[in-house]
Amino acid sequence: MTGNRTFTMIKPDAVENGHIGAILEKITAAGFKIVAMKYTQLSKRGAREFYAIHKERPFFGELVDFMTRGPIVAAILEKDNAVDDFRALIGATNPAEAAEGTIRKLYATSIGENAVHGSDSDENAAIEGAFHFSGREVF
Ligand code: 3AN
Repeated sequence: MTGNRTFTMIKPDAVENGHIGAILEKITAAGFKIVAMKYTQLSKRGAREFYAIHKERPFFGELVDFMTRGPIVAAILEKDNAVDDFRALIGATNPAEAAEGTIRKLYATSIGENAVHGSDSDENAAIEGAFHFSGREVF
């Protein structure tokens, strides 16, 4: 059981492919309330900081290039058991392994360009939410 907030990004691939509306519909239909949301674009520096945990991974440069190549939608979502329930809604990191009906199964194209981000713990949800939002919206 996790807390009641998580953080998400609709990534550049899904924005480019026109899936913002469909993804937000899936999120709200699953019972998540949008607490804060913005349409924005990450700088290289911002993406390196956001994904610092992956900096030794072979795909880090590719990940930073991808996440900065176009606009994203960043949002804080609220629901009981938010982190775990949202991870279930988005599906596995690799869309080829994602369950039927999940957001990544429906809208992701590859393990690198996988349509959405979902925090993996309450602690990271708070850090990631604070990275994008300040003031009353934050955890
Ligand atoms: P998740 O987003 O499901 O938590 P992580 O934390 O393992 O997955 O990976 C973070 C992000 O890094 C993924 N959303 C994806 O964009 C990218 N990524 C992960 N694995 C790979 C890979 N093998 N090749 C390219 N990009 C990857």
